[in-house]
Formats: sequence, C-alpha cells, structure tokens
Amino acid sequence: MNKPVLLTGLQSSGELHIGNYFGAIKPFVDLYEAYDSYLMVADYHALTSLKDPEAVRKNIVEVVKDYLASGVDPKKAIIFKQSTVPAHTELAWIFDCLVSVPFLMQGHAYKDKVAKGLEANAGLFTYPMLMAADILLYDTDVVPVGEDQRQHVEYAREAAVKFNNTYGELFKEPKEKILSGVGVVPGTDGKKMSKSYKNTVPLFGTKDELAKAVMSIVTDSSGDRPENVYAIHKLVRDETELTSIYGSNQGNYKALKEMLIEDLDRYLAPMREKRASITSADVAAVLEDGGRQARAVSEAKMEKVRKAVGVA
Ligand code: AQP
Repeated sequence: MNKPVLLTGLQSSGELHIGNYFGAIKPFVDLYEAYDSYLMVADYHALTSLKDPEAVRKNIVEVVKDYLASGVDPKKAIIFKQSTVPAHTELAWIFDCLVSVPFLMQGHAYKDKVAKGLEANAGLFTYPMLMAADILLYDTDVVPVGEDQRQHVEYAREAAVKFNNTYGELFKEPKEKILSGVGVVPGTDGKKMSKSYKNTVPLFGTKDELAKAVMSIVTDSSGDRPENVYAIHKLVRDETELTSIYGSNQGNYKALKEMLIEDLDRYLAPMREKRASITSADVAAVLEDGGRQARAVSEAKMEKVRKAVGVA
C-alpha cells in the first residue's frame, strides 16, 4: 500500500532561524520516515522579496545544508528545488485562472508583507496559488507548517476544490500540521520571528551569535516571568524543569538569558557540527537526484491536468 504523502518547503530568502526550524523543519523531521516525503527549497517564492542573484544562489545551497544538518536523509525524502520542476509554475497559472482577485486579497501573508513595506509585486499577490501547486502536484496529505501558513494550506484546499468542481476530481485536499506551542515562535522583539523582521535567533549561528540574539530579547516585567525568553526556552528544555528554574530566578533576567544561551547551544551544536561537514557538491548531488524524482511525479500529474483543462 502507498504511504501518505508529506510535503513542506521553506523559502530560500535568507538565513533560517529557530522559528523556521521548530515550526516546519523539526515537525517534518519527526514525521517524514513514515511518509512518502518531499522537502522543497522554495526559491521561486524567494524571488518575491529577493532581487540579488548572488544571494539567491547562495541561499539555495545554504537551505539545503540546513535541511541535511537538521537530520533529513536524502535517501528517505525527495529534496528538490522548486525552480527545477516546471510543473509548479505551470499549475500555479491554471489555479490563478480559477481563483478571484478578492479571494487572494484576503491573504494575511500578502497583507502583512505589504504592511512591512515590501513591494506589493504580483508574485507576492499570487504566491498562495504557487504554494497550492507545490502541495497539490504530489497528492500531499500533510503539510507541516507554522501558524502563519495555515491560511495558505486552506487556500491550497480551496484551489483543489475549485479545480475538481470545474474539471473533475484530480486533486487531493491536504491538511496542515501545526504543532501546539511551536506554531508561532516569537522573535527577539516579541513579534513573530521572521527573516524580514530582523528579530531572529539564527538556527546555525555561532554561540556568540546566539548569545547576541538572546541578550537582545525584549523582556517585560509585568508578569512573573519574561514571556519572550520563556517561549523560546521551552522549545529546548523540559517545562517542569523550567518552572522551578524560572521560579527561583524571578526578576533575574540576565541569569535566565544566560541559561537559555547554554541550553540553545547544547541543543543546536550537534546540528551545527554536522552542517560544517556538508559540501556544496553534496548539495548539488542531492538537488540533482531530488529534482529528477520530483519532475517525474509532477509531470505525470500535469499530463492529467493538461487533458482535464483541454490544452492537451
Ligand atoms: N516564527 C515562526 N514560528 C513558527 N513557524 C515559523 N515559520 C516561519 N516563522 C515561524 C514557518 O517556517 C516555514 C518557512 O516559511 P517561509 O520560508 O515560507 O517563510 P515565512 O513563513 O514567511 O518565514 P519568515 O522567516 O517569516 O520569512 P520572511 O520574513 O521572508 O517572510 C513555514 O512553515 C512557516 O510557517
């Protein structure tokens, strides 16, 4: 019997942070061996914000290193780059022709990014339909994501339903997998940790970089504990231990932050060491193999799609 399908992807739009890891990568790593699994580098999505070709090229390699260092075995998951699988943009166009402008205008991510001052380019606006194509091409059952992507998975379901109602049943409706407690990892300023907010704790930074980020976490003295520090701490240390640590260090934010630095470093150091041994040649080989497999699966689906819509 076929296994269910798991797929997630991260934009290669900059250095990954612990929010990306706990929201999407770790849930993928925890689940992927029980599924037919796909892990995508969303490089075309990154073009909505990134216009520097050198940075685009570099980030792609870095993200694949991050995936491998996080524990994904390329023999057990198809790791691929979105831009090497033409079916993604092709299917996105077909979905663009099925959904309305007012429907896309409700997208939180689009509204947030425009509010952050990002250029409201058409790619950013239609991004949910490219993401729908990413997911639906592979008959995905489960998509591990952070809370901010919940709506995009709903949009993917909506695209599947619209296509199926218009052209006949071809797409499966996927479900998001959002783990409680990690759906929104806060950044150093207490807002959602986000590459573009510059409020990140880097996933593969040095201990000094971790320390700098942790020391800059905004603390607020209104409650019993510094919530932004605690919210990150509970990702890497048992909450019963933390209750007693935070209880006996009330008001001592410096000590609590120093403990967080040590705990984060202990948690992340093995992955950091593993990452240092991964070469660009390893990455190229993984993407070559993954791209070939993803093209084979997606092209078979696209043949059915083209027939269904009448262009073939
Ligand atoms: N703070 C977060 N907490 C939990 N999960 C998060 N994710 C992102 N930030 C957090 C999850 O990481 C995955 C990758 O998402 P993406 O690369 O498509 O971009 P994003 O969600 O927009 O991530 P960023 O860091 O916020 O990037 P920018 O600033 O470029 O927009 C997704 O599953 C996301 O939910």
